[in-house]
Amino acid sequence: MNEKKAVGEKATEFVKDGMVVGLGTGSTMFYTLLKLGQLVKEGLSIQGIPTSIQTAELAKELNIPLAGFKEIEKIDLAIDGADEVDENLNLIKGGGGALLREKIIAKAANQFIVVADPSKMVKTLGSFPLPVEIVPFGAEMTEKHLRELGGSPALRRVNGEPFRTDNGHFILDCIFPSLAQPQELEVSLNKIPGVVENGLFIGMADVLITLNSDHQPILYR
Ligand code: DER
Repeated sequence: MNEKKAVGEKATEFVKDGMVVGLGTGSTMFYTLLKLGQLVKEGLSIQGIPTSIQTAELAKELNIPLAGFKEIEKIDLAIDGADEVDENLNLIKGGGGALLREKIIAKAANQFIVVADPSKMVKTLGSFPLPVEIVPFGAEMTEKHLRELGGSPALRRVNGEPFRTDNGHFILDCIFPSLAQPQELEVSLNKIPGVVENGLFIGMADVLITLNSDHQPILYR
């Protein structure tokens, strides 16, 4: 049973002809995009707004039409994955490094649908290190402020070099002792000069698609 495929494909049932769809990033969204590509081939007419260069490239390969913000009036639906989901549908996102564009699109969408296999479900957020996107300038000072907030930041690296987001920023993966009050932390984080955005998506998800104990897709709202 491919759990990511099951939840990723289920989300396409929300996609209707003529919609503008925010296209998320990650390995679950990979299956959503494959399915959307097949539906487009069968005649579905949509415009996609990609949340990353990686998603844009895959969408182009699948002939999913893409649009820019200047060409659309609204985003009907955003579909995206998550790294952690709590019982209130609050999320930690950013494992794939696309959190800034993902959050902009999720916030702009009329409906935000999250696709996450059962391994992402948690009682309280925080087992997954919280990605915090920062500008490279003064990164050492930003790290210091994050420590003062109780975090233990680690600069994300790829092959020994600092990871760069599509917007050229760094990501600090931060372990916090407790994320019992994520909404307060989200506000505190974004007050730090140098922080661009963080991976706490609080009160943003409208629908969660995951699997029940029989491995059948189940929706939570
Ligand atoms: O970066 C993100 O938030 C992505 O959506 C990603 O982390 C989701 O995880 P997945 O690759 O397991 O679907």
